[in-house]
Amino acid sequence: MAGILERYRKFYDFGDDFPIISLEEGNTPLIPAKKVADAVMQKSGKKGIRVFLKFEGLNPTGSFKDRGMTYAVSQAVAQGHTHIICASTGNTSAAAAAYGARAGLKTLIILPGGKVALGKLSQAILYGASIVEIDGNFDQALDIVRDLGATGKVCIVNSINPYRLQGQKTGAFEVCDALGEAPDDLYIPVGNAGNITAYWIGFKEYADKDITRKRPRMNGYEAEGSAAIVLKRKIEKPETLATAIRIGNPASWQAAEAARDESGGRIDSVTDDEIVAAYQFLAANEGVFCEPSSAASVAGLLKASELDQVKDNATIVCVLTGNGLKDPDSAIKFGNPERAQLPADSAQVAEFFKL
Ligand code: AN7
Repeated sequence: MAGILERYRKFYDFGDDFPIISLEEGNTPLIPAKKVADAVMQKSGKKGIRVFLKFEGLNPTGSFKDRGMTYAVSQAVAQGHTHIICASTGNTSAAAAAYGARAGLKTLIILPGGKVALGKLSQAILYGASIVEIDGNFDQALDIVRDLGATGKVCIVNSINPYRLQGQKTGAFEVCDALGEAPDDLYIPVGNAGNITAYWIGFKEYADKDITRKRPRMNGYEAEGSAAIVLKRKIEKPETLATAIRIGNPASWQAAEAARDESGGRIDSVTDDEIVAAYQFLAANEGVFCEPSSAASVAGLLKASELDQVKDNATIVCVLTGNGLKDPDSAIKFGNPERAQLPADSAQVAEFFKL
């Protein structure tokens, strides 16, 4: 299966000589989630709810960022850049480093020190990026990237690069292609607010071209400790265990508000406890291992169910933005503690398993 730029080529205006750098990203599954749907119906008292998980953790570097990075890095090559740069809470840097390596570019990465999940950091290291961890948060790292980008020596591949969102809009295309129509509601985590903006671009484009008849309500969820859009102010010291969305000054803030308002959706926040509960629920009941930040979408849906914000017979899609393997520390911390180290002895093992 070709990558997103080839599969959706007619939605782009690049020519035949455009140097596509691809890892065959996209084409991720839309997994029915009956247990989540049951929980929604039980909490809300509504009927006929269908829930699907758009599992973006199955992209080549394990997150949705690959959809945007294939386009941003291809453009960097087309424009003759030798260096790409990004700030990242982890996933953007893993994707940039992978596509940068494939393109033969030098990838420069600025990270919030000590706040990037182990899997993401290990990816960037093995892909061969040059990495600086700052004594500061993502927002400060992005400020530095903007400064260095202004020198003209490097191409910024954060989502302030418009090609990123133009690539990520294909997530919405795939959801509509799989369902045969747009869903009624999309639930999505919000960090820098690029992805909610990109999905809205995609849903609008499909409706404008009459491929779909309706547009979904866009429901974005920030982590409570970094909920700038909800609180209508920058958060100087964002805090959440969902480190991917630990962002206090979202770059696509206004575009995300526009997506919310034009679609009749909402942007709300979920607590770390709600995020962890959804993270555990997805793994233990649906067999789907996403990273904690990704579970913010399902945590949001469960919160909305309690607040009577879901409708009868709704088709709901929750975007699971990243793979659980990105963050093994969280899995071990919040997983089932029923484990033992025992001698190689059948009787003792049977006793532990209560067989
Ligand atoms: C798993 O990697 O910002 O609202 O630097 O990794 O588009 O920012 C990651 C964000 C959700 C939020 N889920 O998306 C980065 C970075 C996961 C993420 C988001 C991120 P945006």
